[in-house]
Amino acid sequence: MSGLFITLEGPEGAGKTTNRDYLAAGLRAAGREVVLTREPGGTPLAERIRELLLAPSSEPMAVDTELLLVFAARAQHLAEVIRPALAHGAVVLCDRFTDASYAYQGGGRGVPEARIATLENFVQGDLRPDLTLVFDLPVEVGLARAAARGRLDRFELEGRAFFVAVRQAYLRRAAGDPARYRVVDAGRPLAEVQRSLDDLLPQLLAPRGV
Ligand code: Z5A
Repeated sequence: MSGLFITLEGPEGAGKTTNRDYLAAGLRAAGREVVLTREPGGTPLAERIRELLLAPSSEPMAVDTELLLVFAARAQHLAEVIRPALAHGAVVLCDRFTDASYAYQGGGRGVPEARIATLENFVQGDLRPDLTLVFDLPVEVGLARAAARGRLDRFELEGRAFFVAVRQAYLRRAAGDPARYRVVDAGRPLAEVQRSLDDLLPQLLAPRGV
């Protein structure tokens, strides 16, 4: 039996974690086994790589170092958590995955897509999410939510143009594969966002999932 791999994507403060937990509650209430995880991170080693990626530092991180670190963390996460859970038949709800590499390292930092695709194929083989929810909202709204949380991480210290490029990259990817992506308007009140997730649940619970 193979499980269902669902990723939640979008800019900072879009509500990925809040809505990941909400979806998990709905799936569990219907009797599905759900594994909640996140990237970068999801295992002790991958969480250590996350700390390296997010900590502001006086030594600028080279773009290729950043790219290789997110994929190194992903290799560990896939081996230890994602692949075993899917093999076991669970629904894996993952807060960010490789679309974030296309959005942040590709859109934000300007890494050519082909280079990211090479690493994606190397690290993941043919594994891709069954469904990717892109929580979309205006850059200013996301940045305000992140700022309200307090200390900013290394990515959140970037300028507005970076986040505009990140958002565009997400929307471009979603538009390129409507079968796999759903764009969720995350600028609405949370209750409305969650009603749209309720509408999605029957589809996720169907025998083949999405
Ligand atoms: N990164 C990368 O560069 N390359 C990669 O391949 C990967 C990641 C995988 C860490 O991600 C960083 O890693 C990320 C990209 C990079 N850059 N940054 N920064 P992260 O997921 O840990 O960071 P984040 O996106 O900043 O997480 P977040 O701020 O926690 O966002 P969120 O999970 O989308 O939001 P939330 O925690 O659910 O909600 C934030 C607040 O907004 C909270 O108070 C909620 O109650 C509130 N909220 C949520 N929805 C609403 C609505 N609809 N209305 C009002 N308020 C709301």
